[in-house]
Amino acid sequence: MSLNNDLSNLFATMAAILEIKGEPVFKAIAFTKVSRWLKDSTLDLADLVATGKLADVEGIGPSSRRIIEEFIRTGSSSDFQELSKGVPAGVIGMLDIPSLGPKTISLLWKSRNITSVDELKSAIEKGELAGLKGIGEKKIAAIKEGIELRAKAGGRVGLPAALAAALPILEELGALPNVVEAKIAGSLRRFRETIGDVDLLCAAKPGADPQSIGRAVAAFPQVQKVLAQGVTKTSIVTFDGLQVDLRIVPPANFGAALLYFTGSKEHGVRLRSRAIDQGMTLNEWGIYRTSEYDKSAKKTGEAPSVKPLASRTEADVYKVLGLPYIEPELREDRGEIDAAAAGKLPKLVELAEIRGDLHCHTTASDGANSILEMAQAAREKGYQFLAITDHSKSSVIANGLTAERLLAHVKAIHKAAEQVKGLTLLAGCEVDILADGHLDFEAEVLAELDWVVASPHVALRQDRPKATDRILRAIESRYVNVIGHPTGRMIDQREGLPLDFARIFRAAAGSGTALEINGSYPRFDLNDVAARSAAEAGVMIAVDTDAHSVGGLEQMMFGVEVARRAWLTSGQIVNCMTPARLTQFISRKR
Ligand code: DGT
Ligand code: CA
Ligand code: CA
Ligand code: ZN
Repeated sequence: MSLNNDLSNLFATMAAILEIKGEPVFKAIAFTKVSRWLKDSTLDLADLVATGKLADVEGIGPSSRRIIEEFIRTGSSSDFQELSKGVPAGVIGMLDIPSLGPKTISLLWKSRNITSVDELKSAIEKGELAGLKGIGEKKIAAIKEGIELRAKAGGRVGLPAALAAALPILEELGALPNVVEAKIAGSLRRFRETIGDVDLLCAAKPGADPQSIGRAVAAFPQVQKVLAQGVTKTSIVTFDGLQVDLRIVPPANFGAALLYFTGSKEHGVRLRSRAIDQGMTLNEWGIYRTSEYDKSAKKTGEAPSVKPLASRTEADVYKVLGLPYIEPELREDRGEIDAAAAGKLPKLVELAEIRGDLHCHTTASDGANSILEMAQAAREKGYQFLAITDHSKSSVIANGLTAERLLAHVKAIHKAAEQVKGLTLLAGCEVDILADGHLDFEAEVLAELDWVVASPHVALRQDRPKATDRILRAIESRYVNVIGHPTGRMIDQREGLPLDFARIFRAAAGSGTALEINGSYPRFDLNDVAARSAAEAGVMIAVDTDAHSVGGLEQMMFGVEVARRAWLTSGQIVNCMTPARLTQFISRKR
């Protein structure tokens, strides 16, 4: 997996270097194709090379094959070294900036001698890019934002990638003979949208040497580098560049340690001060009566000699503090401890309560599967409804549908609906909200649809009044059931529209228009904080995947996690309605 990724990146970079150097474009296109194939392929490359079958893969020519074989053998590529000769490393480094492509980089390098991100930053600050042909004010602003976002991202990894990397390691850890129990902790257990490092916790079999566990983990196949190895703590870096911290504790202290290392730090601080107020001491070993705890001499790294009031499970510890169990997704110091103390924690929505997906694409626009394939996959997931929502005409690069094609598509959806029993298949569309708030289709066309997602896709750098009016206008349409990815933000890539949420929430709640939590990373839009305020203002939330393939429907788990971090219950989510209730929801607005 990570080999495919590394090679995919290598080919993408080589394509970009060709473009930066101004070589004929067909060469770059060939490398880009190979890069995409490598990224999407689930084939075992090393195996393909070993068995000589790589030659059978269409689109991988002899020179690409040679590059792949050399990379697998040596971990590097002489073609890459040859190609990048004469191109300063800093120029290639500029490719990391979102919104900065090879053509612009080439221009900056050749006409202004800019050879690094730092030089680019200072050139923008000094206004030196003014008058450069092909780089207008808007483009400069976008580059500036890209540089800032890059700096802010600071090596954090997206939730889905971090989870995919952590789960196999967790499984191997749990299977070690000396491990009684193993769990993910830290921000990954709280399902934050980006992850700094992965924290794992395990309980060692009583009597077993904890260090033997750390040594075994350091030898896992995913490990690129061992950063630290102590008695109860091991830190490694995986081949994907992700840091993993492992702590090893006795089973009796597992709950207290899990509570401590799950965080957030701020949640922990609040809990400890609550403990102090009640004459207790809370740490990673357990919760203790302070008068007893202070008397016991404690060596660092060892369990205190005095018996804790609780330590085995997290729930035990919360109970001693007079609190019910608090779900990890809520542990962000956003009022959860007061709510828990008052018995007012929400019953968070669960994946099993989701009855359908209301935003997905098919081959009619830019999806990979047919209507029938998507519907059958939804049925197999146990869903009761699915809305097919392909793009509208203005989304040209996404092969958006003209009104004529859309109406034919609606017929095809209704026909497919007859073939999938037990699933309500809604004929929908993801209609572009144009820059001025007009929708991409006339009312007569929208009236033919069962479900309408209206989304902003372009002009995402508008100011607050313009952006807010634009979304408000879309909400006004009686045919619009949900605003898809309302801000258009992309985590670490694009800030999105600066909306006046208070006004939008009032209009959405009043009109019976849902707002989306788009569960496709890096969207996660609305985010947890905004979705929570929306629901508090009475807005119904749609949790959707925006799937572009059958596999994309699985992203629902991430949408649900954003919803849980937003404190949402099933009653606030459109996707948890029965099909009959959903029909009411739609007809009420019309
Ligand atoms: P991340 O890795 O930046 O995505 O965020 P976390 O929350 O995973 O933070 P991390 O990995 O530094 O530490 C994991 C947990 O360990 C954290 O959520 C709470 C606990 N922890 C770490 N350092 C401290 C600290 O200095 N004080 C307290 N109270 N807790 C800490
Ligand atoms: Ca962490
Ligand atoms: Ca950590
Ligand atoms: Zn969209």
